[in-house]
Amino acid sequence: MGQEASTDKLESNDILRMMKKFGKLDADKSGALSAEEFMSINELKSNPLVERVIDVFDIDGNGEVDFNEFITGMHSFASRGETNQKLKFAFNIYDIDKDGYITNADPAKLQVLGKRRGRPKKAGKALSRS
Ligand SMILES: [Ca+2]
Ligand SMILES: [Ca+2]
Repeated sequence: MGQEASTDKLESNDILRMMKKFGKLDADKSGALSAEEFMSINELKSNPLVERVIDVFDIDGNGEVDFNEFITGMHSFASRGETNQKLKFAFNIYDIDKDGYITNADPAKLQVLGKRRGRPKKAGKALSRS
């Protein structure tokens, strides 16, 4: 009986499920999800913070979410039991300027983001090293 102890790593059928989901979302089969494709996720459709979610998923900041980023993001989004990770994810959503703090300015920016659909194209994220 080789039942593997569940770790916090993704299991292969999780990955398979994600691949299916990713394939469905990637309407133009480009191998990455554009903001538009990303917004077709049911759970996110009605979420005013969807653009922030994309931002957090989009680790390399190229404006699209590739499969690796998708897996990583979904994992923290849906991770079971890992409250810390969930909190961190939620925190990242609100920490718009990524300084590690949720400042007074951030909620104001959020409102602007919420109202505006389709943000202007990012001209390459500023490289901030910490
Ligand atoms: Ca695509
Ligand atoms: Ca990306």
